[in-house]
Amino acid sequence: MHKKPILFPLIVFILCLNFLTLACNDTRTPGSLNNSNQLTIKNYQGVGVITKINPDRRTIEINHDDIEGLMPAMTMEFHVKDRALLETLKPGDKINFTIEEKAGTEVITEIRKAVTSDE
Ligand SMILES: [Cu+2]
Repeated sequence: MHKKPILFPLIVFILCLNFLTLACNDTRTPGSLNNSNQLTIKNYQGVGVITKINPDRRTIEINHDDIEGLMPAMTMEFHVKDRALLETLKPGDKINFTIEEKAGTEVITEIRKAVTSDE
């Protein structure tokens, strides 16, 4: 039985590695971003209908569909990068939009009116 003293620490080591990996994933919340994550910019494509526009606050409220990898469908207010993006829009418009996510904050960088057949 020469193998036992070697095998046991090895199993413990592997279990510890698994635990560390799991613990690492659990702490990946927006509040604990490290420097490398802060520099990461991610773009997401969304589809929705405008419910409210606030040019003064530079925000737009959208009833949006599921945004893959970011959030489920909901009605919410988004900040837009440039007030000019809101100029030709009105509540009820169906839009496609691009969200830029950086350091845990989201901002809309692009809005395109979706082509609807009943216009
Ligand atoms: Cu949302």
